[in-house]
Amino acid sequence: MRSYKPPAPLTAAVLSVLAGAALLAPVSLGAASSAAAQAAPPAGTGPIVKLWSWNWNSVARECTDVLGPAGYGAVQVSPPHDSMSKGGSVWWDIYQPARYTLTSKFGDEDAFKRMIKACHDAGLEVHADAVINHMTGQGSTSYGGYGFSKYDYPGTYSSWDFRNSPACVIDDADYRNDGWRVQNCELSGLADLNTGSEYVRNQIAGWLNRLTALGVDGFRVDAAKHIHPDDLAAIKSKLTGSPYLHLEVIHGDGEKVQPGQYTGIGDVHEFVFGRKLKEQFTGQIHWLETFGQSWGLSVPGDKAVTFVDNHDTERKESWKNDATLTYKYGDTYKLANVFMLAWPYGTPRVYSGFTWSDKEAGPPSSGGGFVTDADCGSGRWTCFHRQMTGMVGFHNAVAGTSVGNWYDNGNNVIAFSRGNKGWVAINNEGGSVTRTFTTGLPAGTYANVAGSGSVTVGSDGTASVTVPAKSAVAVHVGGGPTPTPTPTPSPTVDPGRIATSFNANVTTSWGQNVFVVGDAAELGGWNPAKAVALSSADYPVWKATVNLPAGRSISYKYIKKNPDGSVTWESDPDRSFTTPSSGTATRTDTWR
Ligand code: LM2
Ligand code: CA
Repeated sequence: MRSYKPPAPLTAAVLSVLAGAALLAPVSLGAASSAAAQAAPPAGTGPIVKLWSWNWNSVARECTDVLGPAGYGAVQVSPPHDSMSKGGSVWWDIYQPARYTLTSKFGDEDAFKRMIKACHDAGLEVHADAVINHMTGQGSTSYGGYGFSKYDYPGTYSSWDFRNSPACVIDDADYRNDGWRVQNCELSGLADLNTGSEYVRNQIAGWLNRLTALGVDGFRVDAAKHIHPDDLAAIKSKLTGSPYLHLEVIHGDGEKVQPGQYTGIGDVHEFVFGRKLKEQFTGQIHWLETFGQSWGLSVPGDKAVTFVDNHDTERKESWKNDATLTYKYGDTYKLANVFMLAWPYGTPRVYSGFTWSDKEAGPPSSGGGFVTDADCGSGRWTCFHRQMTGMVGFHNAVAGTSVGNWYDNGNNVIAFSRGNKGWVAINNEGGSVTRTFTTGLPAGTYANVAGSGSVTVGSDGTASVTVPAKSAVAVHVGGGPTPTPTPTPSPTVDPGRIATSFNANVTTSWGQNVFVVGDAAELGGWNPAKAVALSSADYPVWKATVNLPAGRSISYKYIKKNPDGSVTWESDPDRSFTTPSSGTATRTDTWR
């Protein structure tokens, strides 16, 4: 379990989140206060989101605009060290450290510091990927323009700091036969650090302590299984503060090195979790009623970081038992993530990377391979974490409760409640299902945070609910119907003015509202403070009608106002059209 850390200092931004959520919560619900309480959980309580291969600027923006308002507890970022450079052609060069400086393809030290500040201000911890088992296996220049060769990293390591006399390379049979080789030979030919040496331990701890000094709160330890637990414990003992550690120890049946050997050092990545969810969600999810450690999971829930997939498993579907669902599975993937965030086991980690067809391909980058800003409208990034914002709120709202009111149809529809705080139904079938469910919730109307629409629970705790094919319905106390801002009053007909209806299909998370802003004075003259509020009555289509001058060319964009008062703009270019000389106009748009 993630240890509780002192929450990020309660800044003005955090305070305004609380105030904003309280103002927006519908008065009819009676549960508004818990919505407010949940808007800014203390750092360390919410799920982890792994924004893999995102550059520092983009992570910073996402913390402010999306992750903080949603209630994510921590963001795991890519390795920040200076790595071997393949110039943007592949993603994996970042797992070959060249030296311990913040000159990576994701940005420089200043950008890294700005990211930490933005994420802390938004209430999140920052976890860095720590690649400490090895250095490079190939190459001679880094992203920071540093020259090196395998076993020789001037200023950091020399030949005698490696296990290379002679070097051996781990082969597949070693995992079951020879734990010594797993930890002392080279993983994929990567120069294996002699983590038994005091000098090497000090170098590694020095690097991690520099990151901690910059504000990093935790580390994902890459290839932890390839570092002897005694060596890892010795490195841990040299760390300043008490960073949260989660260790990549891939579980394989019958292997010499087992996850349980590491739970005394940190939490462990639960690789069996994602394999089992793939089996169930491509099979019969009713079996999940008993899902837990007895299913062969490798560590207990309070020691596990769980995930549907990660950057390795999404590329190795049929490789060494690591078959998992990936974003390419569409709704099935989404439902498995809904289950992960709803089911009480481990600390869930939502994975969000970039889209790919060549499994070697690197993320979108500029000339030298430096990663360009993540743009969720471009189709190049999955931005899957944005689809889970409502479920993050669910996860936080039901913390500490247990599963009850289990329902399944003997096939691929399940439902359960979490105490009297939340209830979820998952339909993994091709047709919709309508029935009366026992939710265990207090009477009221709740927004479906896993999709759209709402659920009305009667005084007996039951609700008649339709769960559409391949989708989920999740409701929780504190999650009211999507808040409706007071819409701008409908304009009356005005000669020379064109009543223009804006219809924007926009998915929002709890507390966000949508506005239209543009160059016309009636659209606020591009000033977000003067933008026109859209009504969510027909969510996900947000609507408003505005009187605009006739026969004029108009530029505009939609914006989201977040609970903390920040603004999220649509991506470029501006939208434009020309109003007719008479009659009315309609704009039908989808957020981009
Ligand atoms: C990890 N966890 O333990 C990372 O999650 C995983 O992504 C890393 O492998 C691995 N350990 C090492 O940190 C990736 C990638 C490999 C790639 C390595 C190093 O999956 O394919 O290996 O990063 O960049 C590449 C070549 C490989 C070559 C090696 C050394 O693909 O053919 O081996 O570099 O030159 C001769
Ligand atoms: Ca090793």
